[in-house]
Amino acid sequence: MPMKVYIDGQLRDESDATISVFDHGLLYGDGVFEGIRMYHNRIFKLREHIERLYWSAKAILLEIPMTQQQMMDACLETCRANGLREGYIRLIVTRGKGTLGLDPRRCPKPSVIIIAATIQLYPESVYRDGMTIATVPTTRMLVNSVNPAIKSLNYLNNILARIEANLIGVEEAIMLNTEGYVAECTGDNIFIVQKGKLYTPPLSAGALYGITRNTVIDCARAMGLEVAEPNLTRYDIYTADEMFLTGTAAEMVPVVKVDGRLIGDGKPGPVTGRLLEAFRGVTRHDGEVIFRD
Ligand code: PXG
Repeated sequence: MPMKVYIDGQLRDESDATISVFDHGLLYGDGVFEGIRMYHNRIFKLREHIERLYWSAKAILLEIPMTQQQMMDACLETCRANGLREGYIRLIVTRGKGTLGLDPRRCPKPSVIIIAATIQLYPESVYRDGMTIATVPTTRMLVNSVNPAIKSLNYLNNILARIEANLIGVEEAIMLNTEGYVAECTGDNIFIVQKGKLYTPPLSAGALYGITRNTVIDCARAMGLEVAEPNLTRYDIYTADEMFLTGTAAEMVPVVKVDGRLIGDGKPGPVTGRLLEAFRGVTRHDGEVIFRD
């Protein structure tokens, strides 16, 4: 059965799921997106992802031609049309078709695209043994240029950092902001554990308002752990007891080596392990049900 892709209210076969070459999402990266997971017949944190999508759109003055409820229903409909209970949703809203010229006023109608598919996960060994990452030269964009809180179709800043990680043979890149504080990784938020307390950079350091980040903070507080959001430096990372990354694709990935230095004892830590268990518990019960059978 060919995959069905939602485009502007219609479910189309994958081979027919096309948009215009004059779409400003393609021409200028003018648009916003979301990456959402399905777990156990539910769309995880759907409401939160849709809310963030609408905030991203509002921040770039892009008016999405559907209500948030209609967008949630369209996500459920796309999962159902593809018979998916587990997997990944990529939701894209572009400025739409316009003229060659970057003025968004030339784009009368935004394009809404929903792809529901399976997901390529990190290998289990990464969760067991931990990941090796490094800080890279490309700095995170200024909050006053394209704010990293906007999940926009402009991901070149992250892609450049990712290329730098690839060039030195590590799996993720830590991006610092122009002041030298830790911002985030290319597609994940960053946490460290020090003396049983959790620290993650503030959003003002140039991080995305991560939904996995929020979920992990909630899990930590429910377990009685303290969580703080101070500015963090590489020193804080190098001297941490534990480190992990959070993201929709990664869930929670332990980090055991940064810039060639071992974090803690070089093994995934106990607090990370307990939090991952709690996080996976939340994925079993949270979210909108796909099939009511
Ligand atoms: N920072 C950035 C820059 C991201 O793009 C996160 C942090 C984590 O946020 P969430 O809400 O997912 O916990 C992201 C999320 C992909 C892909 O296909 C990217 C993300 C999520 C899912 C898939 O590259 N980025």
